[in-house]
Amino acid sequence: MTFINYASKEINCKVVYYGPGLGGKTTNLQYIYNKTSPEAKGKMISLATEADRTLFFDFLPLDLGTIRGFTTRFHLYTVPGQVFYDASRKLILKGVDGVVFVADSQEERMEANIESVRNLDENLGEHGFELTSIPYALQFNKRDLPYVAPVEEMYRILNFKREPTFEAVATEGRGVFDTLKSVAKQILIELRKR
Ligand SMILES: Nc1nc2c(ncn2[C@@H]2O[C@H](COP(=O)(O)OP(=O)(O)OP(=O)(O)O)[C@@H](O)[C@H]2O)c(=O)[nH]1
Ligand SMILES: [Mg+2]
Repeated sequence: MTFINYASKEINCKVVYYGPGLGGKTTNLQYIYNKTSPEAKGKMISLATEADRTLFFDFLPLDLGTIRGFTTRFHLYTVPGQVFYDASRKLILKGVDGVVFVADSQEERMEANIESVRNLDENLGEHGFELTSIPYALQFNKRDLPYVAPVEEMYRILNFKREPTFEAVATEGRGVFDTLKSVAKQILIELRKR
């Protein structure tokens, strides 16, 4: 849940990067971290296995400007994509304000993408959220690889509610900030309604 601190004039929002294993969630955060000025970011924390698979989560606090004198701070998290870490994924969704789904564009990963969207929908439900109403952006990552599914087909299969979608190559940063801005904007619009 968005946390507004009136004393320190801060708005804190939580964005979770979700998606199948090896889809590029951590790479999105790493790119954002590398391209953000030191004043605007906190320490990036990654709890990973030796093989660089996310074990619990990555965490990156980011200041994205001010609104009416309030600093808007976004806490970016990734979940571990590997199927058997479901308990961690559930836990990390606690208090979420917006979700970025990082889909792997490779044809062979389409089943894993579908399974992961379903899992997201289910796990959001357990926290009393709904994918239909939560700020949400869909990213088609790894567009640089051979054997990727056409974007139109991925949209048809994976879109949930005509959410904004972005083609990306997270390793090169393509689409990374557009995706983040989209979900951040949706969160701030929701905030304004309260
Ligand atoms: N070619 C290519 N490789 C990518 C891209 N994005 C990520 N990768 C690579 O894919 C691998 C997995 O990326 P991660 O960011 O660790 O994936 P993840 O979604 O965090 O995976 P889990 O933590 O296991 O859920 C790494 O070797 C990345 O360098 C991309 O757009 N193109
Ligand atoms: Mg990861």
